[in-house]
Amino acid sequence: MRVQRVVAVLAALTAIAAATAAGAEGPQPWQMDFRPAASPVMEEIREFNTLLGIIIIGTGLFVMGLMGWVIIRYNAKANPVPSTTTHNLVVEVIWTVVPILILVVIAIPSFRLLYFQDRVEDAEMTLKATGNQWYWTYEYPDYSLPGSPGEPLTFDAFMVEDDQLEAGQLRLLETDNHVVLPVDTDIRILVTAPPEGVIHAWAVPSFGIKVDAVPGRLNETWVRITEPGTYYGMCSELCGVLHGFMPITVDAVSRAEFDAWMEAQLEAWAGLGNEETIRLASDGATANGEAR
Ligand SMILES: [Cu+2]
Repeated sequence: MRVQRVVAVLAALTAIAAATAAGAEGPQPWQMDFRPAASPVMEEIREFNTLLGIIIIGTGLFVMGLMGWVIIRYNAKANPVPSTTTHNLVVEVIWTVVPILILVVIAIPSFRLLYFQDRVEDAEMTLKATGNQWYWTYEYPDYSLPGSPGEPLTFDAFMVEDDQLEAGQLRLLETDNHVVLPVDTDIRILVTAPPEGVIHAWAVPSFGIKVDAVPGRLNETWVRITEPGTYYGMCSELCGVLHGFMPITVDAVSRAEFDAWMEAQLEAWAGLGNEETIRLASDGATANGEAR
């Protein structure tokens, strides 16, 4: 009986470890740390977080040690005749210069990281995410529908409701249509919201991305996904009643799988015909009270 339970626990742990190793991403029970990094930006964010942790813990220990020393060594009992010193040039220079140096040590990698995550020089492809109330619309501007140049592949991604979830799908994180992106590719990500909309934020923790979707403004960031797998994120700007129900699901696949997926998508869309496509798109928009 007990052996069985131990085996069951071990099997569960192995499954979790295997899922994590395979890049299958998502929150884990009792997770305390960031999710595993799946992009160079997130790796840098983790490193920066470690640096900050060392500085913060070091500063905290130093100040606590100093206070403990003062409390023990200079209390009224241990030190009945207090010193009347009021100024000490050396100490004052140290407590001014050392914090400045600490801030410089933080500022240099911080600014470097800000510019690193800002944009990529030569993006190989572009994904545009539009935050609607309350779902995401995705566009692949590099891939036009057959026969209608300038009409990019576009689809909406709504959250899968609790009663529609299939085995293995994560509650509040699964969308009906997944964003599919190739790994090892520099992808420019454009984020915006419709003019009559509100502010959302497109955030996928494993990519180190959290970009506001602002009405009338086109924000830019980028990702280079290092591991195939499914990655989850959610709107991270309080945007209204369904703010917690507009998740992001990204499938990262090999370049060949991506090309095959894209071909299948374009074929499916081409089969609908242009007028049909536009009608479907505008129907969807009306149903959700949104004009795009
Ligand atoms: Cu939102």
